[in-house]
Amino acid sequence: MRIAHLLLVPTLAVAAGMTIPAYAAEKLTYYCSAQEDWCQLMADGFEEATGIDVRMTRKSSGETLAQLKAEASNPKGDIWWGGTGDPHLQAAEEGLGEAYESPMRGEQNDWAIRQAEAAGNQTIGIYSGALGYGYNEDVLKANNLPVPECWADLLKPEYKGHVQMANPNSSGTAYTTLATIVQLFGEDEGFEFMKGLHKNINQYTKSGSAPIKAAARGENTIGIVFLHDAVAQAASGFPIKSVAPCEGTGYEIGGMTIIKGGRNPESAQKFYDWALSAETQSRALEVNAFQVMSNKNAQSSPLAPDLESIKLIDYDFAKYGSADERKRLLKKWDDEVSVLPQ
Ligand code: S7P
Repeated sequence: MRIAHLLLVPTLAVAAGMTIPAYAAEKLTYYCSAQEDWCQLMADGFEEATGIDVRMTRKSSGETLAQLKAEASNPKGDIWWGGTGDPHLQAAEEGLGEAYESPMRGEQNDWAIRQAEAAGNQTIGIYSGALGYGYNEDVLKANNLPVPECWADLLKPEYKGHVQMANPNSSGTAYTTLATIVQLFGEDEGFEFMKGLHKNINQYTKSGSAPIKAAARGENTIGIVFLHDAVAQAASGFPIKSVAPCEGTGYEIGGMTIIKGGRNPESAQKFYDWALSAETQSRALEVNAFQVMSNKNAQSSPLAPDLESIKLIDYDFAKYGSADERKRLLKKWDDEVSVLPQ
């Protein structure tokens, strides 16, 4: 329909002897690192709201950062929406983002603005959520396993082959896990923890939420994920319970970045402003996205994990979102953990 429309309008106008400006349909190339259904809802919603033609690619946070770096000399994307904040901060540090101050800024929570200020306004917080894990109640019972309550429980030999997490290189969720464990236990003890956990891991997935989706289907028992991703599976009717680990846990501030040198900067700014509105953010509930949204007036669900009641660490976004620290930790995990036999 749209292509036919594009061809028809100039043809008819020329035939009628009219002078028309060059037809430049507005476009947006949109990289998304949240859940697929939320990404799609945002793409469709923006197209409907503005008539701008959206081309979307969904990839995990670490993968999208790698794509931005690979395309830096010839950027193909206009905006990166969603995914954990650490790689967005790294993108800012590496100069891959375009600084922008939205008129919607005044409606955002302080934690969202702090993320922007730390990155010279190359990124901004769009939602927040705590890390933890979820388990399939039926599978746990069928295997006569006790209910885990702490991070330390996940190292117990009885959970061997029952725990799944994503690979921290591709997944923002899994990088948040690694950075959380290091902050909770200190680097040496934290890496010993990751080595112990490795013995119980049945698979490192590419995407951060895959472990809890597998648990929901009964193909896995425990998935280390953001709690809102576990709650989303429970809300869809699966026997999934969430655990906020007893020692305390880390959290994310999901990010949004306008890509420097993108071909459609005006469309990117329009998307940015629209994505920060309460109306747009309230639509997250349509796809069971239970994060705390950055806009103070966005609706929340009673099902959403209550961050006030969870023992959250003071996650050091400046340090763990810095390029050097992120690269160093990932290399150490690759060299010292992922290579170990299970
Ligand atoms: O939308 C849910 C969510 O968990 O997905 C993002 C996540 O980083 C994407 O997956 P990866 O772990 O594979 O990168 C989170 O930001 C978000 O809360």
